[in-house]
Amino acid sequence: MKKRVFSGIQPSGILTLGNYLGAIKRFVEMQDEYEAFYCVVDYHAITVPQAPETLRSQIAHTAAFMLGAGLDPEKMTLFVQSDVPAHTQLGWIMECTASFGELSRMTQFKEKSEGKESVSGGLFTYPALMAADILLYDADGVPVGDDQKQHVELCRDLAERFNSRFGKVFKVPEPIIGETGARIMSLQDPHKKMSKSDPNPAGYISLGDSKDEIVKKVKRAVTDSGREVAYDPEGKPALANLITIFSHCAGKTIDEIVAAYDGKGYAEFKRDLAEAVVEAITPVQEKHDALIADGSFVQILIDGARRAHEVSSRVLKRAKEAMGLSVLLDPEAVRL
Ligand code: ATP
Ligand code: LTN
Repeated sequence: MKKRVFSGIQPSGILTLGNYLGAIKRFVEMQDEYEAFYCVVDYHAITVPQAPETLRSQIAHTAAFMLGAGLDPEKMTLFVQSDVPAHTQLGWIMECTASFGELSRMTQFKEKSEGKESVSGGLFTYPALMAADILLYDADGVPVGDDQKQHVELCRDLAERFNSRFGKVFKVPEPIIGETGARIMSLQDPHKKMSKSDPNPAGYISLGDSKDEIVKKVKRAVTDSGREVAYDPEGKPALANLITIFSHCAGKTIDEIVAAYDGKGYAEFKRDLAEAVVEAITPVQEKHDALIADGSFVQILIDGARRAHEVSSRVLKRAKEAMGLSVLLDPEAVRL
């Protein structure tokens, strides 16, 4: 039997090159070897305020970009989190399994709440819902970028705690983190990850950006002092980030890129980098546009939600029964 993987992407903006290189490209590679479940986690996106029209459109674009990148409905299951009721149901159980102390230690919460006058309770309990997402599919592995490692570790702790109290209900998953590309940094600040919720769009390349926008953003990307194209993540983090992006988009090694620009300046490097980015994402954009135009992504998401419900309702029932919660109306019997 194939091993299972589960991963989620928030529809909190239009996907960035960081999401693509750090997550989605790998999702596509994994769909052959694993039984894969991929989820547009819209409940996670509402941990910060979202305008209804924007959220609706971002859910559609996120799904269409994922399919555009090569996820194949014949091979994997793609669905939207809020279409499948078991997520919030097990989410609550996980909130009650997690302690206040461990949720307080999550660095993503600290970063996202810093300096804010008011944050939602959901932003704090977010990792408990994420743990539920994963555990509902008996996932063996969770492909994520580096920033999500702590959340997957928490998920493991919660699964183990639950299992030791109530018997072996959950499979304990492993994080699967790529070696490079796991952390693409902002084009404006190499110490911050490239993020679709960055208020400054110059920091990220969005999969929705036009060729001209990409060229402009790459031109404006910060570089380190000096003139030579050298890979030095400690001393020249901004340049190292650009070289990493180049390497992923062009399918070349870091050494090949550095060698190719020996004796050449930043301007030439940036011109070719922009071209490599455009070439890498144009086919994804074209497939995305076709899926949005003909609306065919909708049926894919409906089929995906049915399949996800089938699997997750069984696991939810197992968890509820083990804890002594009522299962008079069997979650499995709920038809979607
Ligand atoms: P936001 O920036 O809105 O907080 P995000 O893009 O970090 O969101 P998700 O959309 O949920 O969050 O991320 C989806 C996946 O993309 C995750 O596996 C995450 O680790 C990965 N990812 C996000 N940003 C990057 C990045 N800059 N480099 C590599 N991987 C990334
Ligand atoms: N927290 C993740 C998104 C996410 C996820 C998941 C990732 C929600 N549920 C389950 C992997 C598995 C993020 O912010 N990138």
